[in-house]
Amino acid sequence: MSSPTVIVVTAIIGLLAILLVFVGRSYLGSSSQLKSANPSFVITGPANAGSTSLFSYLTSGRVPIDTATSQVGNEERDFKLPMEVDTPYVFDLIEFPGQLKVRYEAMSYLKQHRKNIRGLVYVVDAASGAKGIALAAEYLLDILTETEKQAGGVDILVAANKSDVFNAISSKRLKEAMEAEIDRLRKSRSKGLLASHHDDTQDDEGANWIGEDIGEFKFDQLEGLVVFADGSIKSENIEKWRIWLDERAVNGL
Ligand SMILES: Nc1nc2c(ncn2[C@@H]2O[C@H](COP(=O)(O)OP(=O)(O)O)[C@@H](O)[C@H]2O)c(=O)[nH]1
Ligand SMILES: [Mg+2]
Repeated sequence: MSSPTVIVVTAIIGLLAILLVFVGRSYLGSSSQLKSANPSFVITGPANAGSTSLFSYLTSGRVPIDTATSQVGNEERDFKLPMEVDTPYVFDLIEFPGQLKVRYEAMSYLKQHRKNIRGLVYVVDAASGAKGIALAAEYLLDILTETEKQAGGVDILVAANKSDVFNAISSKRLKEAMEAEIDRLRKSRSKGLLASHHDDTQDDEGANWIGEDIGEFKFDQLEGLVVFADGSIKSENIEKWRIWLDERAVNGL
């Protein structure tokens, strides 16, 4: 081979090698980025039910002393489950405040990441009376319209909190009350949809499972598994919730 040919061939080989390194790097880069999105657990619920208290207790092991009502969420990207295991898995634990003003943050997370959610803890104040339970049902219905769009839904623990308070109702009664309220809401919303049926600008997305022909609403009809369990963060009695979290962490793997 003449020396100019050798130079050209060497140059081509050199360029190819550089190209390979770059392609390889960007490929590895994107795949490691995908891996860094941990599966997540979400905590939310109507305002004042105890979402922030539960987040603090799960991440620091302490019951927070009365926190000022906050509209800012919390996030822990190194949340390890099962608890008390030597080689746990790592999850994102994300708390969304339930105040009306900031609810869109929870809803947009559910829209974008529902595939990644291993479980959602919905904290309810079991001592908040009929009015409180009605508000809790309403927000949960909004959540379900997002989570149920996904095959299999999202598994939900309804944490009936504040069992230490004298007028707290049992998780069984809470479930019945919320089913009745969601049934009522769903019927009145589907009536509203029918009334505005001729309106082409109506955004029907998400309303599909609130169909009028399902009959009486029961949580059992959903694709996601919805479990009710009582407890109290104040009394550090959250054993049933811990078991649910541990099981959800290990299942789905
Ligand atoms: N009695 C009682 N109060 C609680 C319990 N958990 C939380 N709280 C109180 O309920 C209020 C609201 O709690 P917080 O965690 O801020 O609720 P969030 O608005 O859902 O984040 C605070 O005053 C807490 O101390 C509980 O298990 N029992
Ligand atoms: Mg809060």
